Amino acid sequence: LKQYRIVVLPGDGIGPSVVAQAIRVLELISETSSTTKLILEPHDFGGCAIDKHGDPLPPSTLKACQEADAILMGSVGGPKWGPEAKVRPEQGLLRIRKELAGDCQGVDMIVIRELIGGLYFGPRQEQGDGDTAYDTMVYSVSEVQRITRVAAQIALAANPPLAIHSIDKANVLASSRLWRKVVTETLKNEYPQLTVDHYLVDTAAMLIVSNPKKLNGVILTENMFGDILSDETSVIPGSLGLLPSASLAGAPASPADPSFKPTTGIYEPIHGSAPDIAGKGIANPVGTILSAAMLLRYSLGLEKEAQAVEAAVSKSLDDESIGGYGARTADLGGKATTVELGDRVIETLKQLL
Ligand code: NAD
Ligand code: IPM
Ligand code: K
Repeated sequence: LKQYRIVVLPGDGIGPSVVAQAIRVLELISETSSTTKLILEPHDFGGCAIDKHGDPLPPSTLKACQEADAILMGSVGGPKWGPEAKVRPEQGLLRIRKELAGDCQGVDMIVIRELIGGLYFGPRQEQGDGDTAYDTMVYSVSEVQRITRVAAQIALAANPPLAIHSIDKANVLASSRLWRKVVTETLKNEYPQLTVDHYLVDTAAMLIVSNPKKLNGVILTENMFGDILSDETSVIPGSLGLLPSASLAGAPASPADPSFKPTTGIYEPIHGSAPDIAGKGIANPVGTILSAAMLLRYSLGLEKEAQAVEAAVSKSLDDESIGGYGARTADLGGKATTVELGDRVIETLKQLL
């Protein structure tokens, strides 16, 4: 018999009444299953916890949540506790999300994607009357060396240097076997201080969603794998709208190697034109703002300013003065518009510069 502990946080307003119905469902499943037993444990959370304990997320509730297999939550908040009050239920909500972010906490990765080779640029053709078509994945030694050096410079710019994880499909593809050999040799000969390991792309795709910390550092990969994996990484912070990118013309400047000059580059968010939300004023501008921070860092060498922009973004996203949820756009469950989030970042940045 497998037992699961489920912490139940009914909360305020309609919370307890809707949660009660979900509890009935879980109890029925527990009673009917011959293999699974669910132990439901109610705890105080939100406005009712402020009334009883003076804290929307009392330590006992947090501890129970951390030890639970899952948490079922109703809703928190209400006119009795805000919006002017100093202690508000919504603060508990932000805190519990942060505390339980689990594997997302401490994930820190940068994807180095080869951008002008591989399947995107190899010979391709539609043949005959359209019953076959092919694309070709071609890589040369010099192309792999070039992108490996970019990854190495970025890894070296951090203190301590970042680990490099090279991603390929060397168990099947000839171009991947060349990739693996050249990455290994280039790093060994030119950057012996860096560590590298190799993952097959299917394994890497699985790790990004199951244990992303394992790939902390620099992910180095070819064009198409990089296209897919970089979008996949956006599920970790929660939205495609959050992530920045840089298409660099060369290896960026590194404090560890002053002989490298800043490189030119194209800076853009990783997302596309989002036709489904275009014109509504609700697109998340963070990916683009953070791209501007990368521009300051990699092309202009303005590291301090880049860090200030990044800090302003992260402070703005957590700023509770906007409805208790931070200045977040709809993709992150917030109510802020594109411009409101931009305004908040500017205000915060002014104080940091
Ligand atoms: P997309 O990235 O445009 O959108 C995917 C999903 O993410 C949509 O639901 C969208 O609403 C959401 N989303 C994207 N950016 C967001 C933001 N800033 N804030 C909130 N939500 C956001 O991908 P798609 O729909 O597959 O492609 C649409 C078009 O964009 C296609 O023509 C594609 O070729 C193009 N595209 C361009 C680039 C680029 O310019 N580099 C990159 C990817 C896609
Ligand atoms: C990206 C996009 C592009 C790519 C498309 C729009 C050609 O997905 O910027 O990552 O695949 O490179
Ligand atoms: K883009």
